Amino acid sequence: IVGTGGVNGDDLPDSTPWFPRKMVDLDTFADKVLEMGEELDADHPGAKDAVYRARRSEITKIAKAYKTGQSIPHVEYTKVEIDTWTTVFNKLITMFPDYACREHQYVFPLLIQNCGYRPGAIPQLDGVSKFLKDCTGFTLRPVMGLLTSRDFLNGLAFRVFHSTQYIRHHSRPLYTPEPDVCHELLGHVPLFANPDFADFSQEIGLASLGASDSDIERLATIYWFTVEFGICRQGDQLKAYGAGLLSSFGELEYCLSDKPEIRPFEPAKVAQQKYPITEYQPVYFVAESFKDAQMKVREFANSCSRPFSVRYNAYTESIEILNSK
Ligand code: NLE
Ligand code: FE2
Repeated sequence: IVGTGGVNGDDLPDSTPWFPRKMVDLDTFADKVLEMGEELDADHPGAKDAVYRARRSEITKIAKAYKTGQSIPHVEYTKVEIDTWTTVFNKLITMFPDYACREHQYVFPLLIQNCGYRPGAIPQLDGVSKFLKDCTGFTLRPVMGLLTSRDFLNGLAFRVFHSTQYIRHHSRPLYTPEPDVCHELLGHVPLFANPDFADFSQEIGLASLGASDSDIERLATIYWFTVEFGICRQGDQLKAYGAGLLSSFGELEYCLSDKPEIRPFEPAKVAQQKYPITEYQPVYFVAESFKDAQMKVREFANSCSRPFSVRYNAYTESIEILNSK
C-alpha cells in the first residue's frame, strides 16, 4: 500500500514523528545509542578502565550486528565478569523473599529451572528471551547502550525489550546507575514473564508510537517510576516491582524503609516528577496492581496530543492505525 505524505507514508498528519510499523523496523535503532557515561557521572567506575571499555565494545558488537528474528549470540563471560554476577546474585536472592513483589517471587524459581539462573554462570540472553516468549510473548533484543527514550519505548509496543549484554564494573557490584546484564536479568526479566505486567509495559510502548517529544518525555518519566522504580501494594505491605530496585542491593532496602516519600500512582502527576539518575530516588509511586496501572496509563495516553490511536497485531507483528485524521 503506497500512502501519500509524511515520514510515515500514509494519511497520518505530516508532523507525526516516524515510528516503527513492523518488528523489523526495530533494526534501525541499533547504532543510535548514547555513549557510556554521557548521561552519567564522570566518576562511572568503568569509564577510565581501558580493559573494561574494550571488553564492553567487544560485547556490544553483537548488538550492533543483531537483526530481528535471529538468535542472540552467546557471550563467553570471563572469570571477573562471572564473579561480579555471583556477588550480585547471592546478595539479592537473600532479599527477594522480603522485598520483591509476589510476581517476581513466583517466576524466579522458573528462571532457575529453565534459564540457568545460579551463582557461577551468567544466563545467556537467548535462552531467557525464548523463555519470555513462551510466557508472555516478550522477547529480548541486545542493545549497545542507552537508546533514546523514543526508540526504547517504541520497542515495548512490539513486546520487545532492549537489553544490555555486558556487565557492570567489578569494582562496584552492588549499585550501578546504568543498565547492565545483572539489572536486566534479575530486575526486568522476571516481571516480563508476568502477563499483566507485560500488558502494562506494552501499553506505555503503544502510547509512545508517533507521540510528540513532550509526550515522549512524560511517558519516559512514567516508565521510570513504574518499570524501573515502581513499588506496589500487596495485601497490607509494599513490595518492589521496579527493575532498578530489584537489581540494587542498597536501594531495594531503602525504597521500602521510612526514608523516601511514597505517593499514589497517578500518571498525570507522575509524568511531571523530576528524578535523579545516579542516586537513590527520593520519591516512589505505589501501584495498586498492574492491571489498575495499565488502565490508568491507557487513560493518560488518551489525554495525550496524538491525533490517532494504534493497535498491535500479534499475527503480523505490526502496528495498525485506528481513527487517524
Ligand atoms: N540501580 C540499578 C542497579 O544497581 O542494578 C540499575 C538501574 C538502571 C536504570
Ligand atoms: Fe532498566
